[in-house]
Amino acid sequence: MNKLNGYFYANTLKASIPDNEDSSAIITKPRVRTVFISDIHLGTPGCQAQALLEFLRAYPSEQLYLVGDIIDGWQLRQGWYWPQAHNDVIQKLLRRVRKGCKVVYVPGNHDEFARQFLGHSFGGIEVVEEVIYQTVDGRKFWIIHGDYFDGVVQCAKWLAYVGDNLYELTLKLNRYLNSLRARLGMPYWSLSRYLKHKVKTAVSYVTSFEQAVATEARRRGLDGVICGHIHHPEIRDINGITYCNDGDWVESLSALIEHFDGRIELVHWPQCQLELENQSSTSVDDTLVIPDNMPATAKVKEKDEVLA
Ligand SMILES: [Mn+2]
Repeated sequence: MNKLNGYFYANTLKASIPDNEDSSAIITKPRVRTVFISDIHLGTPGCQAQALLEFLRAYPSEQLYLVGDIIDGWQLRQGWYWPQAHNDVIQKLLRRVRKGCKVVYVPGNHDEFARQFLGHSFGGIEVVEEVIYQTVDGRKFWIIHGDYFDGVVQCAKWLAYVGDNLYELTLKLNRYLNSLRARLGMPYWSLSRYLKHKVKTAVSYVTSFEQAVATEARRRGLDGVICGHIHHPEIRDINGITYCNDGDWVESLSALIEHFDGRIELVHWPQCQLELENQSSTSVDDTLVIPDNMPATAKVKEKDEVLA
């Protein structure tokens, strides 16, 4: 039900907000309190910038946390790659600040160049190494990218570079596969994600990463942790600590949101978008009978009841 609620907000928005928000007089009302995204990897061909733009459009928020690996400095150094869609993401983030959204940037390992600017702000985007975040219901979460827990990254940087290149290769395969799937009318499917799940060592790596991060959050006396880095979206309880990973915009296309009642939810954009599209194609008649002067909340409620 909660999930459906989220879809509805997005659905209502999709119908009412034109793509070019700057030329529009409509004020984008936040639909959720906070959005957490990480591992966008702007500057790499694997980055799904278009999908991210669509997600951001569907989820205006009061606050936005960028939890690291936003721009991929490592890959950019090896070869410049910067299409228009990647510019659009930056523009969209800056526009969000101008509209009054609080945007906080916690750099990761791929954008470690930003770590020299801790305490400063870019166009209103605050750069911090880590931060404690309090939900509306008073829970305290530690926000970090997560790479400090990665033994490989910490101990031998050259090893991480090798791993990175192998990873890029898998992503390349994934792109070819998905453009083929798209032509056949099949939904997005992540090869690299599938492989990672299949490889036992990767799974045990994920588990030990999650445990290490949760243990540190507990040591600091916090209720939970919000991180990224391992491209493995998750919300789960680890010995009383709420471990949240917002995933990435290369493979899983996922984000975390905090609703106005303090609930934290994981959004898988491809599924969410698919349901949005299905709903808009089946609920055309419902939309037509709702009068224009009805408040937006009433519209949502009415649609909500239709679904329930
Ligand atoms: Mn990372």
